[in-house]
Parts: sequence; structure tokens; C-alpha cells
Amino acid sequence: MEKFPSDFVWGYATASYQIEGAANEGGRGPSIWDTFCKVPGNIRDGSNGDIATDSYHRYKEDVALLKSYGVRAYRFSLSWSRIIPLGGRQDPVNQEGVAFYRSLIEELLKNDITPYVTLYHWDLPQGLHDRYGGWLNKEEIVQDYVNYAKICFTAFGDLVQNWITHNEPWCVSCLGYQKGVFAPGHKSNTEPWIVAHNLILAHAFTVKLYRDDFKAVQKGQIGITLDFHWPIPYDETPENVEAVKRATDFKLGEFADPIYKGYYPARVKAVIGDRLPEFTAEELAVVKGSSDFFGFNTYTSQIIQDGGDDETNGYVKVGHTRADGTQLGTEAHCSWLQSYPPGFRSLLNYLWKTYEKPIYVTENGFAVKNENVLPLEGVVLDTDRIDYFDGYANAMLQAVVEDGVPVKGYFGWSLLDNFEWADGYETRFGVTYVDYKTQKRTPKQSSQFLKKVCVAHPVFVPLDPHTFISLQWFPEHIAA
Ligand code: PNW
Repeated sequence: MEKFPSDFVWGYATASYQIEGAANEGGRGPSIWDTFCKVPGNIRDGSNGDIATDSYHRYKEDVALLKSYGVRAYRFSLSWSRIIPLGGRQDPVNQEGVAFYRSLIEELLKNDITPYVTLYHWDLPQGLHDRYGGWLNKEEIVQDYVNYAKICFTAFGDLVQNWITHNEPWCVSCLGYQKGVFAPGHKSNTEPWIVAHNLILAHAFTVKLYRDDFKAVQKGQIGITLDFHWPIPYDETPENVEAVKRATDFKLGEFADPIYKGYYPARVKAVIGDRLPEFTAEELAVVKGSSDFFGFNTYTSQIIQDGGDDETNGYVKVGHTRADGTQLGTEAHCSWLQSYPPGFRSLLNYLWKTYEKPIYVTENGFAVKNENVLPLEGVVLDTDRIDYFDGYANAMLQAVVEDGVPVKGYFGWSLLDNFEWADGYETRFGVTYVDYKTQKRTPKQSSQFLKKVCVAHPVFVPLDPHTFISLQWFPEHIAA
């Protein structure tokens, strides 16, 4: 009989643009997402983050929710343009923005909740994009990012000991600069590789700054969060097996290999050629080893086939339908997500074997189709989300206990329903239902399920790895 280690960190995650609102308040400057949302057609329901879940004003209520859910950690991101409205190293700091985040952090600590702070979750100051092309301009953006990080370490580092530089750089470079479905909406076959390169450098020089100037006193850890979904070959043909390796190198290795091993993957170089920038020897010395842990977000597994025209995925076709026509799992309210817990266990094992760093799952969650508060009972019965968390928590427990993978923490996405980027407000990932007209928050059943998981550190019941019986930990739920 085994259980999660007693120091295992349970928390929830959010991101500034998705929850804060108050876009034109408190001295905040615009970000590229404010601009992107204004272009008709970019956001499915035509919405934006102007109000979102109004967490700029309601942060105390949100912290009370975290407390009531029994978690001891909260991962949130800072809005760069709330701290430096124009973004640059010569631009003024907005003390009101600094004070806001200090209040939030103090409120968390008062409630015994440890902050995990992401510096960059996609909301680049518009000022930097306008001034010099933002992430495209290596000389400028690396210095401005490091300056921004320095202001944050100085302002909050006495209270914060867990720092994450970027959230999901693949989404920034590929969805923002190749596919054009995220801000700033560029479609290019050269820009994503430049942006990826500059994101890595900004991350690495920030980590160097923290280690050189802050770590000795503040005693924190710092790393990056990548995103990856476990890839499964469509069949055992050599092309599809090779396609899985290529997909892994393009999506994960493109960032993880330089940061943890010191080089770009050979498969990426072979395809991208001289469109992939090179690191100088001095840069590489800073990049290699620039993350104290392996932070990653994962939601699903994918069936991979050779072919297609999507360069950022490494020319593979991505789906959820097996060769025999069956589906991997339950589909979420977004087509890219199906539940498949065994893939999560495999992924945790793969990351540990490949990169040999302690792991934080910094996001994991599920969007249930067409959710509502039941009018009579006043509750949200999100059974599919409970099944999802049940399966994924079990898979993680197996990875930790049976396979010996050092997973240190797990953050559910998300504390609240929120602005789901190009999907707008239709797609709900929260364990708390938000009525966007009134901003009323209603805990969903899944929040109570995860509360039992994290408060009880439940005893592990070994399962067949391909059978994740719903709710096996808490039989009383089965009756409900
Ligand atoms: C992550 N995809 O983004 C982000 O870190 C969160 O801000 C976001 O709300 C969450 O996952 C849910 O989507 C992703 O298209 C965005 O594969 C898109 C994809 C994956 C993750």
C-alpha cells in the first residue's frame, strides 16, 4: 500500500490575461492579446480579457476558494504590462501593479498557500511589439525580459521561492508566429524559429541573473514550463514510428534539448536548416542546464501519423482515432483534447528518463462539454472532469510509486473557468464555475473530488495500467 509523498505539492494554476480583467485599470499597459482580440474573427465568441473573471478585484475571494479546496500552492502569472506598461528597460515601473501582486502574494501566504509565479504567460507588452517587433528582436527582447524579471525578483523575491520563466514557448512561437491563431497572429515559416530561439535565450539569461544575484539570499528555484502530449504511433510501420520521434523533437526537444542537454535536436535541424538560428558558444554555456526542474503542461495523448504539411509539428498528422477506428478517450469541449491517463504515466516516465530532472506538472485539466449550474440543485456535476482527474491522478501515482519518477507537484488547470484564448469563454476548464454576467463563483464537484485526493494523500490501489476505474478511491461518489 503506497501513497503520494507527504511533501507532494497540490495546487491550481491560472494566467494573468485569462483571469485578471481590469485591462485598463491600475496603470496597466496593453499587451499583444488586447490587440489580437480586437481583430474580428480571432476569438471564437468575439470576446476578450477586458473583464475576464475580474480577479484583479476579486483576488481575495479566489484565494479563499483555493483555501477551501485544500491546496497549498497556487501557480499564477504576472502581467508584464501591468508592471512595466510599455515593457522596456528604459520605461517606468508601475508601482500600482507591483502593489497589486504584492497584495495577492501576501494574501496567499496568510492562507498558507505557496506562490508559484510565472513571469510570462503570453501577454507581451504591446509597446515592445510596436517598438522593435517584440520576440523577433533578439538584442532588445532578451535585455528587456531580463530587466522585467529583475524587477520581479527584487519586488517579490523575498516572498516567492518558485519561479517559472515562460509558459509553453511552443505555443508562443508556433501558434503565435506560424499558424497565427494566437497573438500576435503572424503566419510565417521563418519567424517561429527565431522566436523560439529568443524565448530560450530570454529564459536562460533570466535564470543566470537569478542564480548570480538572487538565489543565495532568496533561496528559490527557477525553471521553465513546456507543453507536450504523449504521442502514440498510429501503427508500427517505420514511417509512423519515426514520425513519433520527429513530433517529439519538434514540439518538446526544440526547447527541452537546448535547455537540459545543450543542443537543438538533429531532426529539427535537418528539416529547418539555416532557418534555425545557432547559439554562440557563450550563449550555449548559459542555456545548457538553465532549469532547476522540468515544468510541463499536458492534457491529452495523440495518435501520430507520418505526413501532412504542418512544419511546427514536424510534418505529422495528429489525431485521437486508433487504426481500429476506436477513440483514445472521452472528448473535451475542444477538439484537441481527449482523456487518456496511460499516456500521462508514459510521458512522466519518458521525461524523467530523458531529462533527469524533478518534475512539476504545472497544468493538467479537462473542459467538459456545455457545462451549467443545475438550476434546482445549484451544483455543477462535472462527472467527465472527475473521471479525468481520477484517471490522471492515478496514472501519476503509479509513475511516482511504481516507476519511481520524482514528480514533486501537480497543478490542476484551472482554479476558475476563464478566458480560453482563441476559444473565448465557451470552453470551461475550471473546477469553479464562473457566471460571467454576475462573476458569481460556484465550486464544481471536481473541486471536491480533488480536495479529497490532495488532503487525504489517499492510499494507492494498484490498477491494471489500462483500466482506470472511475472514482475507485472514493466509493461513496459512485452512489452519488
Ligand atoms: C494551455 N493546443 O494552452 C495554456 O497554458 C493555458 O493558458 C490554457 O488555458 C490551457 O492550456 C487550456 O487550453 C494550450 O491547441 C493551448 O493543443 C492550446 C493547446 C494546448 C495548450
